[in-house]
Amino acid sequence: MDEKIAELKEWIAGSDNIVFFGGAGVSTESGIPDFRSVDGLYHQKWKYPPETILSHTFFERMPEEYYRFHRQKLVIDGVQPNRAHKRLAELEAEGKLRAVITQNIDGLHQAAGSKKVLELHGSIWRAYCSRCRKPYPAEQMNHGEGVPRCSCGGVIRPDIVLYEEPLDQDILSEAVHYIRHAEILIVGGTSLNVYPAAGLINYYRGDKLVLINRSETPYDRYADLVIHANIGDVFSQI
Ligand code: CNA
Repeated sequence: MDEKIAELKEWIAGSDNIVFFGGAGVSTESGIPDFRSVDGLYHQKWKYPPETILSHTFFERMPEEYYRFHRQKLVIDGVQPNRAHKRLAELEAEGKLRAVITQNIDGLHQAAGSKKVLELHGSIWRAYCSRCRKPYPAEQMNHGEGVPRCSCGGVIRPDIVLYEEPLDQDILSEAVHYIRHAEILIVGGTSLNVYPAAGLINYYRGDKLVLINRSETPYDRYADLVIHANIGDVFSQI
């Protein structure tokens, strides 16, 4: 393990074109559960499975139940960026990291100081009316009660990509651009099970694909360096 981290450190020292692509595992150390770990949301009891609640159809049909889940499970008060978020922000400030591409919706990369953050699945810190698209502050949506409504009568929704909804094409294209031109692509804290996001790795053309994850992923065999460890532990050493 130490040798792998030493190798990664050496690669990072020699590059000014690193791109990071991450998922829910980046934020577990901050106290936000992921989906697929044993203590993740998929293993917690709820009336409906998370992928059902977090779908477009469910949001349209049962916004009350959606909002109960949203406020209890997606919005966690007092969370702070952890060692991985902070080191990524530092690497950007040092001119080494070009972009963070994230599947997360928690805003913790920006809270840590990262500037170029591509949020593939949106953010719970933005809201808009599902009917007239008027933007709203996220506060009432995240901390109020019942279903938040717009002055037009439409339901206010989070600016996140629900299951069954397409990803923002501009963000996706930009992510492809960064990955295609990256010298080092570090992928971390993602099970690489959610498409199309997971497929972005296929655009990488270089020979320094690094995977950092607690458990195995379907892409381990394509990586040039695989580190099965806590991402916070790894980033505090590089
Ligand atoms: P996932 O499928 O739950 O996978 C997370 C992966 O991270 C698993 O393979 C874990 O083994 C691994 N992992 C967990 N903690 C750590 C750690 N400390 N160090 C290293 N590895 C760790 O989540 P993905 O991101 O792959 O799936 C994509 C979904 C999850 C996206 O749509 C997200 O919006 C959604 N999600 C986001 C958040 C968030 O914003 N923080 C939380 C929960 C789910």
